[in-house]
Amino acid sequence: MTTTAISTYEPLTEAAAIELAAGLLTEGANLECREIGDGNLNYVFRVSDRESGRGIIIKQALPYAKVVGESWPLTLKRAAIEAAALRKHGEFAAGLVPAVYGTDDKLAYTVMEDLSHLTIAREGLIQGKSYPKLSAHIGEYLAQTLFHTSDFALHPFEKKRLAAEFSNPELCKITEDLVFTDPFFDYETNDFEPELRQSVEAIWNNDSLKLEAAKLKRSFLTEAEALLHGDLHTGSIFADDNETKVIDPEFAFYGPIGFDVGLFLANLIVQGITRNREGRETIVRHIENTWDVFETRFTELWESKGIEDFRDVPGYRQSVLQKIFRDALGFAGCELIRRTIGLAHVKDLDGIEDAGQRIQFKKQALRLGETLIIKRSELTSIQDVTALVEEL
Ligand code: SR1
Ligand code: MG
Repeated sequence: MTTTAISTYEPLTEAAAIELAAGLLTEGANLECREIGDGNLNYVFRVSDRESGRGIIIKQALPYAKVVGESWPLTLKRAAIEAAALRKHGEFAAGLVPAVYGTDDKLAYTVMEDLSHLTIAREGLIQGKSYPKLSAHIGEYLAQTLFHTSDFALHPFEKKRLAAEFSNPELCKITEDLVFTDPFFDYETNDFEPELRQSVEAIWNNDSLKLEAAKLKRSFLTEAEALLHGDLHTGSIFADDNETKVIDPEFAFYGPIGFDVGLFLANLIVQGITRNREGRETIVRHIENTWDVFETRFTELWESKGIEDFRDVPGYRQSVLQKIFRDALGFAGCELIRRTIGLAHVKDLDGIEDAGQRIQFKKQALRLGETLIIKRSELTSIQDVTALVEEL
């Protein structure tokens, strides 16, 4: 569906978004529109009927990173990648991603299901919500999307066709820089409070840590295992007590399976750091359940739908899952470090008003990040990981 007469790219206004939506919502509807985007990169318009409240979302990519400004140009192609990833992942995890109603490559927008009855999981978690189904849903989403787009389920021609379709070099470069490189060096993009300087310099001077970060970066650069979401933090998830929807896969590409798993775990760990003992228990259960559900469902899919000739060779599935687990811990460590001292922070930590408390939590995040990276081969169960969170 292409819904506009506008012929070259321009940022949409609220009035233009209403015009686009008019054909999609009930004819003659009394529409209103608000720009509700609070992410780093895009405009998000919600257009709704004042009477019925029914709405749709029009998400438009901007030709630059909103978080930095026009000095950081960014490809508009990411809108098409995001819509295609939502559709592809929706084939395997229907109900866990928003429905896509239409796209326009020229104006770089996607029209999709309105999820405003849900809240962004990061916001809810910061308020202390527990989202009882979050980890079961995300474990399921991870297993379904990652298994079904991997060589374990696809003919090699189809897998390589998809890997080419989802080539996403510009967005991958952001992750390569902001997650895997800049925080480990004294680079300009980094952003941290002076009280953290000693801890940060210890990272910059820690060659064993940097060696492991280099290996993880190389894995991200070279291992085309499955179609990843590519930015699966808790700000990319809408949820309430019963429903979970994963949004925003504009960073989607073929990469190492552990990356999606690790990013989600890291963002739960940040919550674990900031909560009191009782609240932390909820998060610890979510961390354990995410991995347990992922592992169980991945195993079931492997046994029922796996096409790999070596599928039934004793120990092969276990070794694949062990690699995913180890990678996930390493990637989680990088995410913890970059969310604390890199360019793009998280509100869970930055929103803590008491400066002493905030710095203490940030130091814990850095230490945990380092431990996950360095000890990822020694931590052999998810309980080994949650023990680190419980010890804080
Ligand atoms: C310039 S983009 C900064 C961050 O926002 C996105 O959500 C990704 O996490 C990226 O690293
Ligand atoms: Mg995003």
